Amino acid sequence: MNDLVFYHAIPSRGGIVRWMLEEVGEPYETRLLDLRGGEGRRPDYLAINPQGKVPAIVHKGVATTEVAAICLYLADAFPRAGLAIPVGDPRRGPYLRWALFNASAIEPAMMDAKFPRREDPPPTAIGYRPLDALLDIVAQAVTPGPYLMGEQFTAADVVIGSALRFGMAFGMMPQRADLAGYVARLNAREAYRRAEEKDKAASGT
Ligand SMILES: N[C@@H](CCC(=O)N[C@@H](CS)C(=O)NCC(=O)O)C(=O)O
Repeated sequence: MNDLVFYHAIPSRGGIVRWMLEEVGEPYETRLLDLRGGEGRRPDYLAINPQGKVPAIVHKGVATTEVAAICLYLADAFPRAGLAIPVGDPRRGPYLRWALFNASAIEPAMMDAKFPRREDPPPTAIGYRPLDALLDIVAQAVTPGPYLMGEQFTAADVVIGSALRFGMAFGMMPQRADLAGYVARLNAREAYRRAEEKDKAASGT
């Protein structure tokens, strides 16, 4: 058994971790779950992720869940890939900010826009701005780019790029000219293409 195991379902947020693993370039074993068939609820999987959701990884026997945590962990665990800003570098602060910005702001704002609440919460009570304001912030950060952290491509680009790609593909975000170049750059990465090919092959599509 490989000491790095990836629990995945196609299609799912697991695709983000697949891309990250391909950027890392270390061997890993993929275990596909049939979520519709209830495999996420099996006791052996609930022991890995008590939410019964994918993705998850198990590295050297220790489980990690949540896309942002997994991507940050992999970037630190395999520094040779150059996908992290290391501890001790002050740029690690903005790097962590971007790696967490989807889970803490973009995704909740996108879901609010897609599934509006019956009553608007007071804007200062929730920890993020509306989607358009967040996308303005991202667009500014990737201009001139080419990446969120400037010249260095990092795990934060895997997380934010995946959110933008998903949001735009499924009509949950506006198609913005000021983000199109950034998304196109990420889509052209070899590791991303490899991840797509592996998912296609694994799902038979
Ligand atoms: N916050 C989680 C979200 C994970 C998630 O919602 N995964 C979906 C697939 S995209 C899932 O497993 N859904 C099955 C279910 O809810 O039973 C993360 O960042 O990993």
